[in-house]
Amino acid sequence: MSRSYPPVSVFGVPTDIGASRRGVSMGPEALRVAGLVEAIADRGIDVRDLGDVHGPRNPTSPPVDGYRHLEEVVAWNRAVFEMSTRELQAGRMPILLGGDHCLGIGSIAAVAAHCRATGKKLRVLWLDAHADFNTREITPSGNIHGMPVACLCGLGPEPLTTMAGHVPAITPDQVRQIGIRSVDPGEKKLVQEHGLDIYDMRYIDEVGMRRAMEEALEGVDADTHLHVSFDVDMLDPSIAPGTGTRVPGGINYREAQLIMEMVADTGCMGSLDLVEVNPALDKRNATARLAVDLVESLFGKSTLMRD
Ligand code: 6HN
Ligand code: MN
Ligand code: MN
Ligand code: MN
Repeated sequence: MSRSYPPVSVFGVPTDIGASRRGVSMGPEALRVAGLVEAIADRGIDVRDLGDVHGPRNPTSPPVDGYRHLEEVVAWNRAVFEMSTRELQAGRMPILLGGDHCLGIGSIAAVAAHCRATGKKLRVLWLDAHADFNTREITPSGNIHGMPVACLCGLGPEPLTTMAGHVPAITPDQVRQIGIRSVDPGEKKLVQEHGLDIYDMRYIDEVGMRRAMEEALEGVDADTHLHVSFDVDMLDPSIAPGTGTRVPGGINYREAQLIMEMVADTGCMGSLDLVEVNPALDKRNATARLAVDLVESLFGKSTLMRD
């Protein structure tokens, strides 16, 4: 099986502005040190590292009206939106190195706007332990990294819901969530009301990852832009300790490889977020190294040499 990939643009977003635990601001460098760019280049892909985008410092202040650091979150996401838009328009695949998961707002808003302009269908694969569907009324923390999917679906503060230029940026039927095992009580009600397609750990245990992924990728075709938003806390903490909101009972190594290999088989991945790597909590960069290993599989490196 030989596949061709569009040229790739990697950029770092060194902030922990959407979380309450500090440290994911060091994620981009950890991923680079783990060899991310070289690993992609070794797949024969044209890859550029554009360096980091910039934004405000983390003031580590408490939530105001249900949101922590809203102004700063908006500034960082605007920078992400601009960078992602520019690379998409140049025909390149943006890879965002986070940073926390609030950055998915800017990144996916850019992809949604791009798909609207080019007439492509959009599918978002949300790989996470969490549904990230909180709002200011129901959030237990005020942390905006628990809210990006809701914001993209039109529930949230105006500067974050309008970023794509159309509201909502995406609809719940465009999203598939894999690996979910921690949903807050109010959030649970909201995801049910909005009909989010969630492949939680129980479902994966019962039917297996192969079937879960076949269902999540159903309908993805040559006209589809597949955006992969990979929060490393999807992985079991025993293999990925370097992240701030660890939840036991996560995706194991083989399941994670299968996810990535099945995404690679579609040939449709058009953009990627790699978020929530926290070097301050990691063991010798193991989580960043695992993320790089999985990215190789996303780009078609199969353990059984099918590539
Ligand atoms: N993430 N549901 C929790 C909250 O505070 O809203 C945790 C969110 C974690 C978000 O890991 O991207
Ligand atoms: Mn394009
Ligand atoms: Mn997340
Ligand atoms: Mn998470």
